[in-house]
Amino acid sequence: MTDFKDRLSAAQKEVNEVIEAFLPKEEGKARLIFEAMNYSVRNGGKRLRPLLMRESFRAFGGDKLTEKLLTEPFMAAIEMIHSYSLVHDDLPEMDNDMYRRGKLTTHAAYGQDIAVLAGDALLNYAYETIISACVSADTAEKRLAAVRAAEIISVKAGVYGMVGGQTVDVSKTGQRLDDSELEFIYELKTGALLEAALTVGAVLAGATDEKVAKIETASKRIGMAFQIKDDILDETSTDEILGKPVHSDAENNKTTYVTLHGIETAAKEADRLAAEAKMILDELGLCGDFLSGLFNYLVERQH
Ligand code: GRG
Repeated sequence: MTDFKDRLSAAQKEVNEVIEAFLPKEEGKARLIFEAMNYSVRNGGKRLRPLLMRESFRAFGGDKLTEKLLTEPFMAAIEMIHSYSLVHDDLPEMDNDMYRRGKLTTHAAYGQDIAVLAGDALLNYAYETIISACVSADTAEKRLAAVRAAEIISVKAGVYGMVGGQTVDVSKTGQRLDDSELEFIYELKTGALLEAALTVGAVLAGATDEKVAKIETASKRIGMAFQIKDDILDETSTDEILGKPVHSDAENNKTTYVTLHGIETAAKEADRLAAEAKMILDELGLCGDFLSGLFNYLVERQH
């Protein structure tokens, strides 16, 4: 376990360096927007999506040059997309949260107008980063893989993915949902970006369609387990450990897996889904891999 923790923090440090290299310079007349963008990204997140992307890429045998040219910009881009979603989710019009990761949220630090723009800017900058990577691919085969990866990320982040899930979530707040509605929201709002991370890693590494489909299924299971764990932490953790107010689901009158089934059943379901996801990794021959350790971490994490 200590070995895994050390490896995880070393990997998170490396991922932070990758992300940092793609952040915009804070300069010029519009300097404020760059500051707000960077503030939103540089705030101690766990970097799970870029990390999962990199480890999937490596597990599927991706080479060092492609990692540098393609995977790294995609890693930075997915974290920009994740950060934009959090900036917008924290706005008064959505969850109205003042703290995230133990720091003021972007709207609390910069005002709502700049927070809306910072979210927009991060989303757009993510695609600027991805398109530059596609253009700079050094072979036609890699360019094709990069374009396929760009398609995956754009679909999973958009109306058929995260934005679609968030729309149903926001519009149903205050109503009691059933399991299938909740599953729809979790699969899109939370799962889609994790799926994008793992499948993009596989596609950029040149994995076969069959393997890409398998890792996509594994990501669906682990994405669901991750969100159920999030529900459990909202109920059982503290503001200090989580870096944001706990019990926000209850305060926002949200149906969660925990409100529907209770903590014990939720914990069992998260473990069951994680076990299924790891079985798929096993079928792919990736069971002893760091990736499998990351899957455990997603359901065992304390924040
Ligand atoms: C605004 C389009 C739009 C979408 C927002 C991400 C999201 C959708 C809402 C945030 C609320 C929430 C609980 C989402 C579920 C996904 C989730 C658990 C996000 C937090 O991800 P972590 O734990 O965060 O990876 P860090 O802080 O580590 O980056």
